[in-house]
Amino acid sequence: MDLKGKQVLVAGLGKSGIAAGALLKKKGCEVCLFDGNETFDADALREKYPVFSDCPLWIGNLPDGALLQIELVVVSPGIPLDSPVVQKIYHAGIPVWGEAELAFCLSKGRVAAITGTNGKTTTTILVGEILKQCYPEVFVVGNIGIPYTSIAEQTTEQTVTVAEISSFQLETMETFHPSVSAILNITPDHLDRHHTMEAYIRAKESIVKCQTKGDTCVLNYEDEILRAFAQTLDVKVLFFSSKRPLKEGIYLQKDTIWIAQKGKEPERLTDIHELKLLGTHNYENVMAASGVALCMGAPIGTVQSVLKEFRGVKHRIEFVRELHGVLYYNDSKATNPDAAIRGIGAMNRRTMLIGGGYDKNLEFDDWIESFAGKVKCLLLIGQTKDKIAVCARKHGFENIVCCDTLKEAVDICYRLSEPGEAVLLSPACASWGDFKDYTQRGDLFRQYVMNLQE
Ligand code: UMA
Repeated sequence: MDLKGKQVLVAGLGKSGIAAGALLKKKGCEVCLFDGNETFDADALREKYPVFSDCPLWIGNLPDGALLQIELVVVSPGIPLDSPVVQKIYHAGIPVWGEAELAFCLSKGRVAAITGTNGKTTTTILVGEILKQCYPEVFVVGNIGIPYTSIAEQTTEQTVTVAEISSFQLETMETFHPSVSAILNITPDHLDRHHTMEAYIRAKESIVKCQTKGDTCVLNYEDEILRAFAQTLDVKVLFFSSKRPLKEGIYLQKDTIWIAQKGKEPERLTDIHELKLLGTHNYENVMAASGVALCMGAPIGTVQSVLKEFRGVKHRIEFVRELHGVLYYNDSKATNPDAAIRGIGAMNRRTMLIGGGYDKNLEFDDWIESFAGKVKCLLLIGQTKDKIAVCARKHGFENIVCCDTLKEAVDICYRLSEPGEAVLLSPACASWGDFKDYTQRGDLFRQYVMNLQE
């Protein structure tokens, strides 16, 4: 696609906006920049990225005349499409592309794309690890933290791209066409952004929008929404299940993961005791990743050997340290109740649980119910602390401490925990507001824990 000479506005100057802007400059576009955060430091941006030194830059509001010459707007995933600025752009009749859509349009080679409420990052990284053993050049990008646009220029017909794609990114996809897609699960999340569960489901399901008959979509058989969705599809479907044997697909039976192909005896993929990952949700990620990798052409032997070595992902039930007989775990990636249920579910001892954060309009009842006598004390931080405290009391859970900071919560855990117990940061909420993102929250937790006195 030739964008040379086009006037393009990049909205949102986080990681994706910067990468998109740089790519557009390389493609010969006239780039203008915008960020809605009034405190955004324009001078620091120009100093850090000289490539933008000649670009018009608006901060806070988009002035009325700003859009007059603009032919295309590339929005960052974090900007809601119903925000006044995006509405103004739509109103002006200017096409709006997401950063990931721009990347896809300017990239080459085959793509595998993974979405779902939980497990995306682990699955994406695992697919990447497997495919790196099979193909000379594999890029692992997207919501995982590496903007898709940052590698677009390096792709060729021979490279393979594995992309973690969020519902935010899917909302602005038009032509995105992965050879293999996967939807791992759909449970309530981001309702502040999508407003209804139906809209959130539609966004997730649109990952298959441009797939055709020869392509495959990997789906969780145990997710009722996805099982029904499969009936509506023209593409090949590969199911995985953690609960029952499938005639065709990948499934967990007792301690073994099997692959069943039409007309063949089921083949053993792995025993779960050979894996370094823990918990049913991780076995689901393993099945989904194996399915995606096999459909992308990986030999089964390669899948098996990578599975044995794979150690999981930072910030996802990550063991931090043992101190005075107490095990500390960082599950900062649990940014919604469903993920946090998996976090507490993986603990096999009494746990001091740190939760709370940014309010995404979610309900916490199921999370509190999942404590099942395991949580000794719930330490709450962030915007949602009162809402969660009310919900916990409603369910008869009284041992709650509201804290002003994550550090205070860690210090209280240190004082109140006893040998044989665990301390788990698994917030059930996004980090925004108090932290830049969940990685910063997890890194700070790790730092506070590592600084605790021996
Ligand atoms: N901004 C505005 N107006 C708004 C909102 C934001 O101008 O209404 C500006 C902010 O001031 C800021 C910039 O936009 O300067 C931030 O852009 P962004 O929120 O899109 O963040 P990026 O740094 O570009 O990171 C994005 C993803 N962020 C979101 O989707 C919120 C990152 O996912 C992703 O890793 C990165 O692109 C690279 O692809 C993070 C995330 O939280 C991890 N994702 C959600 C999740 O996983 O639940 C979907």
